[in-house]
Amino acid sequence: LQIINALRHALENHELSVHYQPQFDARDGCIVGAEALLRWQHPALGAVSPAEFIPAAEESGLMLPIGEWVLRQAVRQMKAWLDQGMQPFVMAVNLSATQFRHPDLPQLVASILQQEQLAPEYLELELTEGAAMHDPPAAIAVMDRLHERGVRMAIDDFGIAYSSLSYLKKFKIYKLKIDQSFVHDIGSDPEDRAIVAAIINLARGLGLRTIAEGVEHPAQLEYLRAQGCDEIQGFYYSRPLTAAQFEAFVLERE
Ligand code: G
Ligand code: G
Ligand code: MN
Ligand code: NA
Repeated sequence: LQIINALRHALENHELSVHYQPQFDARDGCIVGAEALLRWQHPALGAVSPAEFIPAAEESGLMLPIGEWVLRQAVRQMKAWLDQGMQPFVMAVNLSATQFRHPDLPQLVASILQQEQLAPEYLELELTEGAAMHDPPAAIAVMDRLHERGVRMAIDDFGIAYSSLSYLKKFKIYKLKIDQSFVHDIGSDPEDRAIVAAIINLARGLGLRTIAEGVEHPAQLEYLRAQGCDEIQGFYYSRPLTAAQFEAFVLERE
């Protein structure tokens, strides 16, 4: 309850910010995306992880305004970067289960893109497997509406929920994000290696792209590359960065 009361004031008190973690082409190391990650710095509680406060936000009804704020912030940042002449890439934004379930979501996404003047191909929405599988027929309908508007969808944390594989071909998705838990021990655990290889092959067969998250070590990167994983995200390349740090990071690599 304390956290909900504090969260209620977080937006108006400017305690929330968005960090950006770059995503890389597995083959040439070019930046192909950025994931927007919400950060909350409370004056007394300090930094509170979204893993902690998002469940509270969902229960209290605060997730919709906060989620809308993140989406607008990320879209506005992407537009500013393109206007500055930064190399084009895709901005990935996490959607919570309540945001995804809200009937106005496709219209909200479309109006934010229009107001901020960002073309839809620069936006990707990440939805966890669990949220997508909660009500698959409803998920299919929402994905269809987002797809019609030219927005891409990725399934986040893929492999840890009840992945009913038959739905993968009905979902209008573009990418699977291989959950970090499989990537972590990829260098040593033969079962994790097998799972990761199977996900990459499954995605290839379905015409979907793959991104591995939580990549920290060269051995993980090598295995993912050898298996044909398309994209890499993780501390090996970069932690989540403030917008200013992200700009410096891009300049340094050019
Ligand atoms: O960035 P970090 O590792 O602290 O994120 C922890 C969790 O919070 C991750 O599961 C991440 O997907 C989630 N998360 C971060 N930012 C957002 C956001 O803007 N919206 C939603 N729904 N989840 C987010
Ligand atoms: O669930 P989701 O993919 O949205 O979560 C992304 C979270 O994973 C971010 O909060 C980010 O801080 C974290 N993350 C990103 N790269 C790494 C990594 O290489 N190692 C670890 N342990 N966490 C990471
Ligand atoms: Mn994510
Ligand atoms: Na994830």
